[in-house]
Amino acid sequence: MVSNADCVFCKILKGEIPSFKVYDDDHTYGFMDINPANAGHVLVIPKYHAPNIYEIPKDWVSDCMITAQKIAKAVHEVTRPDGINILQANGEGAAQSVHHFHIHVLPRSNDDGLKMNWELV
Ligand code: DGP
Repeated sequence: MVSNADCVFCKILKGEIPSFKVYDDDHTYGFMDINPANAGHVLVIPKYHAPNIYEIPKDWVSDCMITAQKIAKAVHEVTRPDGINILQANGEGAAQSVHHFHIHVLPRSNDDGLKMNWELV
């Protein structure tokens, strides 16, 4: 695994910080977000430290998106949310707070009050 000693998600991968695991394979790891925007908010990370989408090799992006799809399909089947957002932030202006590439799998309900509809105002 390509790792960064100062990265909180690398520490989760190494078991140095506890996490609630929902998925694990050779290349990716899925776990519950510590600060969920909504019930069932999951993060998918690669077992490779790259800070953002600009610097991560493409195969790792594929692996993470395939895992995000598996999790989204499972959530859709089991909990039947009104929708699911797949989100991925890069840089301060996009509100990225952890600089280890990650994908949010965010179940939505029609009345959850979250503002993520990309409408211009
Ligand atoms: P972003 O803002 O896109 O960089 O999302 C980072 C997410 O990571 C944020 O929703 C909170 C979550 N997070 C930060 N530290 C931890 C942690 O130690 N454990 C878990 N489970 N999630 C964390």
